[in-house]
Amino acid sequence: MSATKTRLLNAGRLPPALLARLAAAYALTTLSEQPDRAAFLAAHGAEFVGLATSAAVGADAALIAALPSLKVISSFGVGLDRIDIAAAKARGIPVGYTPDVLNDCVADTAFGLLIDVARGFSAADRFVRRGGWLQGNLPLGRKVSGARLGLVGMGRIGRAIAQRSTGFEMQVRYHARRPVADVPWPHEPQLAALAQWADFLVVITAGGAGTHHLIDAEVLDALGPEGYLVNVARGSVVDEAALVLALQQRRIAGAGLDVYENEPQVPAALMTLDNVVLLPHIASATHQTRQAMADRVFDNLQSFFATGQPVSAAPPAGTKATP
Ligand code: 8YV
Repeated sequence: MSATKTRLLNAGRLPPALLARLAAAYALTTLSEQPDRAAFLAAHGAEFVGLATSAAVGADAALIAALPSLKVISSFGVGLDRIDIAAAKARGIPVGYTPDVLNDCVADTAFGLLIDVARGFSAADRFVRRGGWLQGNLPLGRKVSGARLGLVGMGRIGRAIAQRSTGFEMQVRYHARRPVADVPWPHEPQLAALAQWADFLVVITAGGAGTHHLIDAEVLDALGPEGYLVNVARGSVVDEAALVLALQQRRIAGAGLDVYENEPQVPAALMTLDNVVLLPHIASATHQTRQAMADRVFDNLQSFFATGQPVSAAPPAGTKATP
């Protein structure tokens, strides 16, 4: 380890190529490789100037406090719900993250889930593989083109989803705390009213305390037995127990899920339901997008040490950061 290199702590789960790049540019230490995390931080926490992490791991107030010389955080992901932005801001520490570069892949995944659950493609694949076709046909699906798309959240990814829907000639409305100035789609101030109107309710709002269990039993009942839920945001936004019950009781028609409340745990009850499509949090997981995210993590650090500002800095605490 070179004494001249800036000390960087990695607390996240980062792609190997990014780790190699970081290790070449910085004196890199990975926290999970330390046998005793607390003892390591007590002994060496003051040595680190930079912190690399990932959206799923984040950086809580305790970790930030354990790094008294910390000047910058760079996170792999757009979600900030696991990073204590207020604690970082109180110390004047900018938080770099990876917005925009994953918009397309997350929007593509939202549409993939929407079409899959509506038309039953995953269920149909299972049907063919188990020889079901030899015995008969599947029940009919739900037409996607021309349907009503309700978006919960209208940030960068929400727009990308809405843009994709134009090719399917869908009607779009969205719910956000406030109307978004420069979008052509109507704002619906009441979430339950949006759910009632929508054939497909797609969740793409930020996670965290402000949106915890925003999609509850009441919203699911407003969506109703003909409506489908798609979640590519955070598991915490949906009351998962209420969702399981609504699916089991057919109070909604189906769900396409990329995220869960307690990842990688997926409720066992969902495994047995054919009207649910289950993905393992892969919305951004393509070679191209993960490369772009890795590049941004690296560039955020390089830019901070060169100019004092990451390329993409998280908005201050209290500001609504929609993904
Ligand atoms: C994850 C995501 O970051 O960007 C986000 O917030 O949820 C994903 O892209 C990815 O799993 C890497 O942690």
